[in-house]
Amino acid sequence: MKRIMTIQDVSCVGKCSLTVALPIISAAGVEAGILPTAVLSTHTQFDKFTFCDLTDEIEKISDTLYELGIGFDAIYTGYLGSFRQLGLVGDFFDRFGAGALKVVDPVMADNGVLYKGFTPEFACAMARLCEKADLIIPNLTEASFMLGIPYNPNYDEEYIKTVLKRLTELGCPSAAISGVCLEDGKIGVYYYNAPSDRYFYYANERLPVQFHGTGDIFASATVGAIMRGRSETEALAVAVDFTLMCMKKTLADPDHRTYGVNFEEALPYYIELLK
Ligand code: PXL
Repeated sequence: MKRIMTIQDVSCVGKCSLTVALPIISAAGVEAGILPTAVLSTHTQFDKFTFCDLTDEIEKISDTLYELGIGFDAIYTGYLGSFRQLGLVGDFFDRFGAGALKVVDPVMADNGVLYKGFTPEFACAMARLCEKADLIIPNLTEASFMLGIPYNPNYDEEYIKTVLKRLTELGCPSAAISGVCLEDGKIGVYYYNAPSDRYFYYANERLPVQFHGTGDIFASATVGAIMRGRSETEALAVAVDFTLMCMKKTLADPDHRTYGVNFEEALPYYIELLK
């Protein structure tokens, strides 16, 4: 069984980061090691939340796992809350990264705006972590902040391809932009692999709603599928279909939460996609 390490926060309630990555990657049939970077009562989109920083634990955990000779088939990072954490995660990549797929989801923004607590300088530092990754999965807002270019919601296909190429110039061979809408009624992913100079696009139905946490679901489903032997492009297509199913399950539930999607009810579909 493959083993991955995912590095992001625990938001006790809110269906994001580790509370999403752990069940999805486990459902893929992949062992999910977790390195929690912080414990929050909820994610930061709620009106109030607690935040317990665990940065001081990262190095200790890393040292101990290393001394035990534990290795990983993939390292996947999500929401990271400070410059120091970015540095420590870079060190973790250096230490455990040889032979592991390194995936960075540079969680920090959406719809043209940075999440609470993030700055353009942080986006530049996140771009430097992307240098060490094999695959990065930003949305267009995150990509724009990392490249220091204005967010352009009126993009066309050529624009997305240019942004993707510039993302790989950060130093990672592959980049995917999630949440890309190029056709009426469709939303999906656009991907570029620099060494082969190949692009890939896959989209499915676009529902007239937006939910928090879908980016984390998308990235987790991608990592799980790659670990189950899918190519990067096949895995991204699985993640598009699974994310859509999560949103459909949410809409079908009259009691659905406002803060996250019903990924739990879509897990059997994800498992089916991976058969
Ligand atoms: O879903 C991304 C995410 C993860 N973790 C925390 C967040 C957010 C988005 O706001 O606040 C703590």
